[in-house]
Amino acid sequence: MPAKSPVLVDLKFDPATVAKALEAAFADRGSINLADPAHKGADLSHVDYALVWKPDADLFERARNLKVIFSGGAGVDSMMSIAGLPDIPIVRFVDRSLTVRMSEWVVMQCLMHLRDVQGHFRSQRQRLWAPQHGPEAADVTIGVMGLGVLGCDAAAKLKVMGFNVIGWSRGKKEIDGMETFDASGLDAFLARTDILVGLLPLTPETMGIYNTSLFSRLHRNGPLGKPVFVNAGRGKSQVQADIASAVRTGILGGASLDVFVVEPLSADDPLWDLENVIITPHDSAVSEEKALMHHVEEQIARFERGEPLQHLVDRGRGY
Ligand code: NDP
Ligand code: OXD
Repeated sequence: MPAKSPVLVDLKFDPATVAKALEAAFADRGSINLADPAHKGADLSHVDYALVWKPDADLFERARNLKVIFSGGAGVDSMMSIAGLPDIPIVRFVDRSLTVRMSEWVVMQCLMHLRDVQGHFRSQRQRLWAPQHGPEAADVTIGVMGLGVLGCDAAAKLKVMGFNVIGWSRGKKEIDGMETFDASGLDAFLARTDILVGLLPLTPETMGIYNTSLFSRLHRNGPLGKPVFVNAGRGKSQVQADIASAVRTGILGGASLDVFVVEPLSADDPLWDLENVIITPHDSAVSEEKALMHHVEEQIARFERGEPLQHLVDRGRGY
């Protein structure tokens, strides 16, 4: 039997954690971890599979006989823009733990805005006893943009908390107990939305979609007073200057942002100082390395048994 192809690994994650996870992964075929200087300049033409996150620009020239590419994350935008990306299947990372963590983050952010946690923190620092009597979740409509793996799970969990949840996606989705809108229903969707949750992939169509014009079409004078924007999709889908000015001018009452146009967010960015803007450093749902390797092992096994790969990227749509 011919030797099995090793898995090429080019993950710009924490190198020690990746190395540790690789010790227990791909036992039957081995791996080539490009973070290991021993592989600098190595011949990669014999490799069938690559597991990548923000891969080197010349990776696909070096590994020119790949059969499948595995993304180290759910989003694939960083790889789609690489010139010379081969026309072979690309598999996204879809994983229970990643999905659950994202929903935790989304629910937490929505509850923080519902219960004005920032306001309570301010009162606490001033030793002020200032009870608030805000709306309950059922009074608030959350509009989820992107009803994929992450958007659907987050929506379901927001509903468990009692929020009224509506959703928007490219194609119309039928989801039990939830009103949904397709791309053509954007205005109607926005007009109902008190808290907008962004879980869209970054594509040419979604670049800069969260801007002043969109924020101005959200539901005004709702139970929170002003609408709130929550984004964990991709930073380049948001116009950051528009978020800052929308919060300053009251078009938005607040925002929670996990992703940014340039990461890390620069220390002098005005968003850091804005009241009611919550910033997290793109850690709402990190890929867990062991789960990632396990997912790649499963997909390679399917591929080699002649079964269809799962979670494939649609190259035309870009996600
Ligand atoms: P999916 O591919 O499962 O879902 C994407 C959703 O977005 C689909 O509902 C799709 O519509 C919709 N969509 C895409 N383009 C458009 C468009 N132009 N107009 C309207 N709807 C559109 O992705 P996931 O749910 O798995 O992940 C979403 C994104 O979350 C990732 O691409 C990534 O960028 C981000 N992410 C961020 C993380 C973080 O730590 N901050 C962690 C993981 C992911 P349709 O259903 O009709 O195809
Ligand atoms: C992802 C991410 O896409 O972590 O998985 O951003």
